[in-house]
Amino acid sequence: MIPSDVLDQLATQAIELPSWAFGNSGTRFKVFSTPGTPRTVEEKIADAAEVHRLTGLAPSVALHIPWDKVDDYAALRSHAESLGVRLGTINSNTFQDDVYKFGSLTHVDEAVRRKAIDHHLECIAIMDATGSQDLKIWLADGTNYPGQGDLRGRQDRLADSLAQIYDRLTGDQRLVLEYKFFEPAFYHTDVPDWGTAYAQTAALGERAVVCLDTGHHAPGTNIEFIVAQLLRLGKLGSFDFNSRFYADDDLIVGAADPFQLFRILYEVIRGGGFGPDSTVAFMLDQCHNVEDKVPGQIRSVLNVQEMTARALLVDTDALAKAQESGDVLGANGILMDAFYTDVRPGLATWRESRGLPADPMAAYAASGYQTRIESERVGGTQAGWGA
Ligand code: LRH
Ligand code: MN
Ligand code: MN
Repeated sequence: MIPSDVLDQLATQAIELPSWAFGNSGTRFKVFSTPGTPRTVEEKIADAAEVHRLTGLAPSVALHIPWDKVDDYAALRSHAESLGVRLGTINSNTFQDDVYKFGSLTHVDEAVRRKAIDHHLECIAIMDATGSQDLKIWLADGTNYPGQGDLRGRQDRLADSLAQIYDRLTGDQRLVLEYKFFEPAFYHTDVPDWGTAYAQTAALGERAVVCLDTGHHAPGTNIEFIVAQLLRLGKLGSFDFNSRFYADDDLIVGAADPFQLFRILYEVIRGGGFGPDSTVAFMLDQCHNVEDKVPGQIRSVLNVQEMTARALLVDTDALAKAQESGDVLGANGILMDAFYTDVRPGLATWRESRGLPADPMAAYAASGYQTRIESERVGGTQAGWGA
């Protein structure tokens, strides 16, 4: 039995889906094409809406520009709304043009830096049309060899570029800066860690915050500590959830290390990052290289929901008492009791009581959606990385 106050809190959960999770993706060795893959952004949104219809968990879709570029964003917004979802975060992309080989917002050539800044201003114009709140910036900027670039100068130019972008935000729009410790650059990355993202966003102002992508840290990093620290500082803006065994694997969230997901979500809740008053946006950032994409996303949002439920089950009063009295094993036991609780039967019953399928994975398999998209979506170019 899951207590009703936990279920009430779970009812407020919303997890944004990335449009690119529905497109083909792969590794540098091979991109496998999957039957039924969307050919257009409209079809990606339809797939995201299917995930929401079956789970009630995913009311918005993030776009990546220019992958999801269209002529009429107001029409795209209406298309999404007619399917029961919203357009969410706009992700910029300065990592696929030849001109950005040596950097974008950090580039030493003023013409290239201008082009990169202008791309972000175009993204803000798109946000105005889509009603999106967040501009998410992840940069591939960095160098491969010591001496290749001036680390300090690049940091200064980054600060100036971000300030020009930040100045164009209006209303409650936010600039969300995502860090990543390596790749595609292998010697240094210009926004490698939460400290750099914090320093750059703190210099901009209140509406600049940090995105924590769970796959963007060195192995062994204590990610929940970073969560606690960014929440303390009021700078945790959003999550890109995924899981990894080695590097930025972008696998299904909770697949590689469910316990880490639990620990992260426990700190999110502890720090006020969950619930209707929180400004922390939950998003997935995943690629389904070998599995079907719609059920891959269904599994992902369910994993986040299940682990949130377990984190909400922690007996926080008992935990505080155990911590204060120096009861090491007692405190650890209280946390582990919540982690080991199987919430799946309770969530299935609760879903049914809300008019949702008890088992969204089974409901998808029985729905005929996969067969339909596989037969309908033939011809054309399948959307995906670089498309
Ligand atoms: C970079 C990243 C970033 C991009 C996405 C496609 O590794 O996590 O969020 O926008 O992948
Ligand atoms: Mn990401
Ligand atoms: Mn990534």
